[in-house]
Amino acid sequence: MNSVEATVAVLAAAPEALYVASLGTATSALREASDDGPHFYFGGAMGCALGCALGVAERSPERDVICLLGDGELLMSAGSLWSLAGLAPPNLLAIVLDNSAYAITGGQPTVTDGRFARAAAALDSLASAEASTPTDTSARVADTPRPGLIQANVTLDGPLAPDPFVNPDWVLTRFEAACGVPARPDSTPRSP
Ligand SMILES: Cc1ncc(C[n+]2csc(CCOP(=O)(O)OP(=O)(O)O)c2C)c(N)n1
Repeated sequence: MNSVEATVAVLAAAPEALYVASLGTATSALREASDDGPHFYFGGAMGCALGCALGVAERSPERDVICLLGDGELLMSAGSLWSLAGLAPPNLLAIVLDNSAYAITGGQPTVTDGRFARAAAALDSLASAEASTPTDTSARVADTPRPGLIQANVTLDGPLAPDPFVNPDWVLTRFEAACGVPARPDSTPRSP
């Protein structure tokens, strides 16, 4: 399963969720799979995506929130898994697109050896699952309790067509609207 196929499967199982995607493959795959839906794409700020998703989940308790993470991203911010378990938002699911590499900086191995699901399982109050096919990925998104983490094992592919470096104004304006935040007078959607 490649990262776009995994993300298509996630979207099929949770089409109404609010999505936050970390920099790199997670952002490109979500842009590709959702035809540039109004999601929170990180163009930079490595290590901040799960923390951001915790805030989104707190402010939108009635919405399902899904955070798509690279394995390098989650490795950099592994402490945020403890925050996810400790704060235990009942509406937040983290999904690691685990390609075992820092893909966009040249494919250096993260040497995490697929241990994210086991690390999550060791934390009380955090559900944990693993998926390696699109069918399994959709099923796990549907049946994994929140808060939880799914390790989606994906292939290491070449660069995806959608640029991972997005315009923050474009991201924020559309995501605030998706969250139901009233538009600010100065907010003008720009190009990605
Ligand atoms: C604090 C910080 N350190 C390093 C980088 C450089 N950097 C950008 S993307 C990336 C790799 C991200 O790895 P992963 O989350 O696994 O995503 P993938 O590259 O596989 O898409 C790195 C190291 C950065 N943007 N910020």
